[in-house]
Amino acid sequence: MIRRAACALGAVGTLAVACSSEPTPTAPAEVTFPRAFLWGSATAAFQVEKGLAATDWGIWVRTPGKIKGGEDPDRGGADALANIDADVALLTASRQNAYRFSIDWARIYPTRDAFDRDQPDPAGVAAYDKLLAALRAANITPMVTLQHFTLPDWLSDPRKPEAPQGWERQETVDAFAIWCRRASERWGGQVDWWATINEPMVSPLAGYIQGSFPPGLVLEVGRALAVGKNEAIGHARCYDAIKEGDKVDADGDGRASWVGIVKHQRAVEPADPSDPADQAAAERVRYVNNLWFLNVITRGDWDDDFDGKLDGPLDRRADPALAKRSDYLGINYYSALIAGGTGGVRVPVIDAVIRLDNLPTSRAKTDFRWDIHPSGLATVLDEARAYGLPIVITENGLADSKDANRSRFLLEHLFEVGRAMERGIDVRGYFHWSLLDNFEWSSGYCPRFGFHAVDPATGARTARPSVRVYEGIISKGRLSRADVDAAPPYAEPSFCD
Ligand code: IFM
Repeated sequence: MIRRAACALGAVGTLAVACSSEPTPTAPAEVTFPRAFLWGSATAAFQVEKGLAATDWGIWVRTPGKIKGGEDPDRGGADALANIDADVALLTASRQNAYRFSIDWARIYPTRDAFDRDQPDPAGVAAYDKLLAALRAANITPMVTLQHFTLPDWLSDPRKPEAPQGWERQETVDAFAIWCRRASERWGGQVDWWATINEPMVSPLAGYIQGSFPPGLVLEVGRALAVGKNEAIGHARCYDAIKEGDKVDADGDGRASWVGIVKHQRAVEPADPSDPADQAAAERVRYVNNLWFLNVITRGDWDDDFDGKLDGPLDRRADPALAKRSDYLGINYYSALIAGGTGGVRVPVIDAVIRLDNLPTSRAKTDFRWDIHPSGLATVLDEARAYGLPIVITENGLADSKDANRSRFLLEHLFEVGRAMERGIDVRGYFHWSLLDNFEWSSGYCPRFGFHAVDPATGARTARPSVRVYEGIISKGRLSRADVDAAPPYAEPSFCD
């Protein structure tokens, strides 16, 4: 307990290499996982495939100055659709029984005309058919994301940022429901686990407040919140469409589909825990980042002005068109964030200064400058428990080019998952981000998140030692505190900027 407190908040700029595990007095000696647990890794189309120029991100990566080093997935990278058998073999070799990936909407419908006529691209369909067949042949359960950040360029064009783009447009909401219906009709025979939208609330934050994602706007909070709202409505419409489209129980578990959202949750901390203004700022950020969206799609509670109260003229409770639209909650957990009232750019409406990286704590850092904070996973799982739904950890991982810290990170986070299950939280699976080194959006290829190193020039894969640690946990189906403690302490990261 004392060690955990010491790790929480250090002086600005400190980087404690030794601040590793965060023991609590009640930690059990061992945690176990059920036989049916989904053990997998995750990727996303744009990050590991080529040939997605007809997307907003395809335009963005060709816009000078937007991507670190001017990198572009069409030059180098994993080229996953050309390496399906090899990548399925990597999953099998590490005993993983599940794989989360995205089917890219623009690969299937590269033009508005093709979408309107429902003329899917034959090569695109064949590629994903091949991947799904290979997974099924290897007894690997697919989880398919239907929108992982990229949108077709006929819905989102970052060259015209002054006009509404992507999820700002009603047209996107309507077309997304059609895409969900068609995808679930086409692939429902192979897929039971569907994720509608990856990390709603992240793309508006990055695209309209920070400016690092298309359309590259800064502090356009009104437009960002409009995106979040349409993502919530789009999710609900997609849920209904999949329930219509997928009638096949591919896994034989008695239901044709598990449809859920994939949310990026952070353990939110006040800059100064003793300052009431910082505490209030942290609560506002936690509400907007972690809770607002889940309240809409589970309870149907629509807080139009994001003020945390349901008393505004446009607010409503238990909207039947939005409530009960998630069969499971997908939780992406990586780190903490710090919110305060002062000390940086204050985001209007949310009325807080938000820090996501380079946090002024003594915790170990990743190559991406995110804090390593395993007990924060317990915090977000306890928070998500309130929604009463099964949970899948749909992403968790770190940038670690030397693979010096991935094993300890994995062990500590999986131990927290096991402990959460012992507390009665219904966690059905864990997907590590990522199977492969991939294109990390505006940061290009520098952050290395993969269990397998990928040579950016040749695409050659090399297993990192940490994947053998994962394999060992999967094989045993249990994890002891002693295993966690035996891992080497966190080493100095290799920052890539
Ligand atoms: O690479 C991303 C992924 O696309 C979404 N979740 C976070 C990952 C790491 O930043």
